[in-house]
Amino acid sequence: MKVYIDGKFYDSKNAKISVFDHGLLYGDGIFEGIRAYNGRVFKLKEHIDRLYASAKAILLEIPMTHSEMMKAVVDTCRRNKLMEGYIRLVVTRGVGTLGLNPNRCEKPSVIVIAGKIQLYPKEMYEKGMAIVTVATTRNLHNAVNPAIKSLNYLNNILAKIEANNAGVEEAIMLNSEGFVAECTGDNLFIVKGRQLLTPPLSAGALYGITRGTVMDLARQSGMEVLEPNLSRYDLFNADECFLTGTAAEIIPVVKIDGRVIGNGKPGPATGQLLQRFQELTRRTGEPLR
Ligand code: PXG
Repeated sequence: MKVYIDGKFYDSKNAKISVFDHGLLYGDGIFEGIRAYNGRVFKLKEHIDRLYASAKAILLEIPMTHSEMMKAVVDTCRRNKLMEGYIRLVVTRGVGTLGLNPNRCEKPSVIVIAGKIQLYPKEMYEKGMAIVTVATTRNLHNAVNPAIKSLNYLNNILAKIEANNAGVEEAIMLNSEGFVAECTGDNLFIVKGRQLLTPPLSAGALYGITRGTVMDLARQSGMEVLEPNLSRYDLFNADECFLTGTAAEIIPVVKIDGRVIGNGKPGPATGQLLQRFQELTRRTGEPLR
């Protein structure tokens, strides 16, 4: 595998970043997870736009233009002959001193890794997964805003550990008011009749690109899409529930905190959205060939 770092390609064993990089020392940096399907990079522009939005929020000036960044992603896929897979794009604050001050960092580093990812076991996509609500609250907007896709993912990792301890693969995180925010690396949706509901971004959810795609697909198929505050009660009494994310794609949820959702099987609306999503990912995106 060839890894892109600051304009050059390195073999994976030589793809290294300094121990003085503030990305490592403080989680000071941002990232994106992007997928390629059928020789195309899905929603590349949206991912790059979100990367620059995260950068702006943490006052990090990326030393490349949007189009240079898009080209770096495409070039890394091509160099690795990746037609189907997962791309991790990371921008760190760069090498600095032992001390928080980001002004002491000379120049951000840009890393692109083109590889594979499998988030959950395959049978969970067919049978649905059981998830639990965890005690770790989603970060507050005034602390580390959950809209920033930062390298500081401890909030999510702590929630993931709680899910693992409870014997499940994924955690529902609530915000400080007790409303549903999202899962550790996925947005959450419920289906109620012909309505599709997902927490608003203000509840502490990431502006998920899969989330946006699924909302568009649902509207196109005549569903009403709403973004109300959701409580655990709303989840327990949903007809269907599923999670979305670049890595996870669309995965059905059939049990939450021991309550069976709907009839305990992945539902028809979830299935239809998944089918439309798969069709879209095959057909659209930045071509690699
Ligand atoms: N919420 C959070 C907190 C995320 O990190 C999503 C939602 C889904 O957003 P997209 O734009 O991908 O639809 C994410 C993205 C992992 C992993 O290993 C998770 C993400 C990215 C990369 C890896 O769990 N999450």
